Amino acid sequence: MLTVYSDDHRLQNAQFELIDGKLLPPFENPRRADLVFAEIQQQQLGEILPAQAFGLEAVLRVHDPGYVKFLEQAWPDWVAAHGDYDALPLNWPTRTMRHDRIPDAIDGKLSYYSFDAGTPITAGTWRAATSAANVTLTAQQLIVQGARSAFALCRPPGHHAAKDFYGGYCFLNNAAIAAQSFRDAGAERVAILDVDYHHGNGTQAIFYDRSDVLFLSLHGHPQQEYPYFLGYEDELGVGAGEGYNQNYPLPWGTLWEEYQLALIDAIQRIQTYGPDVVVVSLGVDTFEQDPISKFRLRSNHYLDIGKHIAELNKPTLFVLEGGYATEQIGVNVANVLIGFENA
Ligand code: SP5
Ligand code: ZN
Repeated sequence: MLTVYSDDHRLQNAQFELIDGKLLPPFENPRRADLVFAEIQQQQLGEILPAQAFGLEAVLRVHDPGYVKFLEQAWPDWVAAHGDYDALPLNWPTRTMRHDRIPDAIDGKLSYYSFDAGTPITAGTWRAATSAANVTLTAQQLIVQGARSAFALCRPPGHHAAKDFYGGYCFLNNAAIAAQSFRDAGAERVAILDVDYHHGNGTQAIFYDRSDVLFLSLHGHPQQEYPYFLGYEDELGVGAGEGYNQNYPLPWGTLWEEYQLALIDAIQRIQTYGPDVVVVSLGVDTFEQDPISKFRLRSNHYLDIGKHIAELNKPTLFVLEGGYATEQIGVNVANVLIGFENA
């Protein structure tokens, strides 16, 4: 398996994260990718290639230009207003409030373009987020050029980011950008399988009205779990996209046995769809020791996830998403890739 990696992920290195009413050291931190990198090397999974610079063309195929401009400018605007510490929004336009005016003030812009207060914007956020997109696009190109699989070892993650908002540690939707780039390179159908513990609300929203990209997600049930407001099983797509969105919400405490049943169903759906290429949003926060999640998968089960995905026998791009049991993140991610390769 070819891996693509850039050190620039380290530029997203926040001071604190707001979670459970506390400011804690960020769960989504540089050590995550560093440890995945170390394990990929240790296991000799294959070559690790640097990222190429792609510019913003592919990003703008998925994200709103105003949003992208905001992301690029948010840090200097925040520093000018408040000084040199991490930026967080404080309020949002909920029911009865207006969504059709974008405030001039940076605090209002942060609110307009976000959906949570757990995703700090820092001095390096823009460069880190664009480097993650570049890592993913470099890996995507390897597959366009004929590789059977590739792994985008990137952070910050992407699947919570939609066309014009950030949140859930995500700014640019790496998997969605890759899927769109596959379409633009001539793939007729792309399937995105999201196995991160959290619902991929951003990816779902981006492709919800389209039949050319099938989205499937296994995740904590939105009645119990973040992001709470998307990810139910009755979300099947809309318009031309009807029938091309599939959610598998699962309860807290889900064990491998139940998880595997949902995964097999998702794999069958992908098979029926017959995509030219598969993109996997690869989160390992389904792990039993994950500090913010409540599924109970063990390290060996990640081998089986890889094996099931390999049954599709399609060109497959793995894109790193979540996973916060830092000491085991390397083994768990590597196991998916090893399970895929050895199938
Ligand atoms: C990419 C990704 O995995 N993003 C996850 C974002 C999660 N954000 C906060 C979730 C809050 C969960 N509550 C923690 C309960 C355990 N104390
Ligand atoms: Zn997650």
